[in-house]
Amino acid sequence: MEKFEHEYNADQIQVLEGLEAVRKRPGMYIGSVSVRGLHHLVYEIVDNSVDEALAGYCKNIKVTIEPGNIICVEDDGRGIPIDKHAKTGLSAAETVYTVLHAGGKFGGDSGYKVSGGLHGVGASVVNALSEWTEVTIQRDGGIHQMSFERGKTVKPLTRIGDSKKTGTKVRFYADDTIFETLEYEYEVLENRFREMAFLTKGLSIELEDQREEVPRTAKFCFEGGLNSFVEYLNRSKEKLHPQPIYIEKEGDFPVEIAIQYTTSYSESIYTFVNNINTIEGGTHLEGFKRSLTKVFNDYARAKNILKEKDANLVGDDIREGITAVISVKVKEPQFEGQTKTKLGNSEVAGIVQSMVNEHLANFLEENPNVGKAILEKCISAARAREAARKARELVRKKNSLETATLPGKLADCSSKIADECEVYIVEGDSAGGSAKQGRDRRFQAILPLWGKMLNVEKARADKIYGNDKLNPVILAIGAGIGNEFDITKIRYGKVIIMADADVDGAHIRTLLLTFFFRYMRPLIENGNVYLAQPPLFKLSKKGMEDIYCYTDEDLDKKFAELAERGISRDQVGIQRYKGLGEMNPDQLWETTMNPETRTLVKVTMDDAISADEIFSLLMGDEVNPRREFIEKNAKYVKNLDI
Ligand code: 28F
Repeated sequence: MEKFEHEYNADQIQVLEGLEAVRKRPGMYIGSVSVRGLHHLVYEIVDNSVDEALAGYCKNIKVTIEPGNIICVEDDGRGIPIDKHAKTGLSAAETVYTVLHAGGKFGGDSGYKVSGGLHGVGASVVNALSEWTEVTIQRDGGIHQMSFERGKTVKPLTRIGDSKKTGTKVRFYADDTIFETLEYEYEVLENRFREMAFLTKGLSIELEDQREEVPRTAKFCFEGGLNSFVEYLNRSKEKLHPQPIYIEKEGDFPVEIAIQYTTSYSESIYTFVNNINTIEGGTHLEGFKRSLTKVFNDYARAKNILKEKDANLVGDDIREGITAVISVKVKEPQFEGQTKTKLGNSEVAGIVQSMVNEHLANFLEENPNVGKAILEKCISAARAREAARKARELVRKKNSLETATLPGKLADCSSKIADECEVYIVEGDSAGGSAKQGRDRRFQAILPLWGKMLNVEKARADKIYGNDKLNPVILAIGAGIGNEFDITKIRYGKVIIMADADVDGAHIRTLLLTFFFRYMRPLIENGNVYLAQPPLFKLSKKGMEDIYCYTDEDLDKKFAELAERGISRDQVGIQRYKGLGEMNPDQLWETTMNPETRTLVKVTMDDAISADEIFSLLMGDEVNPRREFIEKNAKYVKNLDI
């Protein structure tokens, strides 16, 4: 391809060096070069369209995954300005695409651009990390186009036609020498765009995946904003009141909040700052919680639901069953925390608090029935909390009478260094026996599970302490549950669920994962939870070492490899394992437990919102969503060879 010959001046050389820095250390700009970083490219471009929407000029965004993993993002905003930039001598549009951070703070007063975290690094980073980028702008009566290769301009902005419309279209093909994969995941993008549409009332975001013969499409546009978001999150839950409580304030410091209580026992509060999910919370969340506690206590006292002698309700009681989304816009956000997703601006707490104080108190005055329903729930949560405390004490007493607070069924390992220790949680008698015999007792502990299954979505903490199936798990891990869970106390670095690859196995896996998600979430966040992968088949032949296959595809692969060696299918014996119990201790060690040869799957919390949704779906009495979840396990479980 013929390229424009550039004569570079000092400014432009700096520009090239800037983008070269991005290519050298992509992780610094987009987090990682995994599929996650790849999706980040799309978000960066779409964020620019969303900013144009927030400025009030763009109503529609369309994202297309073209065949061959080319991304096209199109909006109907004003179009990126095309006039010459005084300093660089380039068009404004080219500057945005080639100068590092030009996009990050453009205009200065252009609204709520993000200055922290990974977001908002801008179009130039996408450009630097793409094999090619093509930008088409409709503006000032014309169609203007420019293109780049790996961040370098190959065609400066050129007028290629006339148009009365306005808008910006960006197509790019990510650089496969930088990214581990170029395969975009439709569901991941779909979830993100749904979320973005909820967060920007009235904005329409369309997604089309043209990689399949029949394109997949989705279109999101919510006039209800966060109200729609909360209704969506609660779609499979029983509500305490029909409409979410809605709080909105525009102006210098925009705040939008929607709240709806359900009969569930868990708390789902999601918070956003400048459309970024603040997973670690921060001052906005603190202000919200403080206000909620105060307003409900004041209301309960005023209505004599709490008597003078009664103690105040605590925050946990008041948040049981709550679903809420909080979205604030902050001019200069400070992001803190491990993943830079915790809002640090101290002034925000007070602003959110006083706003919620005022709105919520008014709402309760005007809707006494809703107030009553919520308070009844809070009071029953308080009673359950008291019952849980007693149950916990009972368990503690009972256990201290028995052997050193460890469950009787636990075959512990000899090492006491948590980092090197693993506990296998195993369902059933024979599998537990094989695991005990097959393990390396220096660092591997076995906990066989017994007793009645409990759906933790439908039980409060008091029931969990008393449950003969889950209590041993709590004791073995040794770090408590709920608010009291203390990750520094865990007794094993790896908590490994080992269950059969059948319906019963799926059941126990689901139960334990739900339990960990609701009551020991840091254990998942910290990457301590794993799924063991027992083989499905064994291939054997006289004079040949046994071959184990872990999936149906694996079986086909192994047969193909054997064929290359001149061994046909009918020459080998094939055993299908129906359960772990069919394996003898040596086989179990070799295939599933030996760190040298096993495969473990690490459970991740990539997307807390979809995890929460999945677990809520599972709560239902229906079997089908449960089964679907198991089949879709891959959604939040990442493959990891260890
Ligand atoms: C598919 C991706 O990037 N859309 C965008 C605009 C609109 C303006 C703008 C963008 C101004 C000075 C940089 C137009 N008119 N979609 C997009 N739409 N950027 S990005 O301004 C950028 C800055 O230098 C815009 C008036 N003001 C702003």
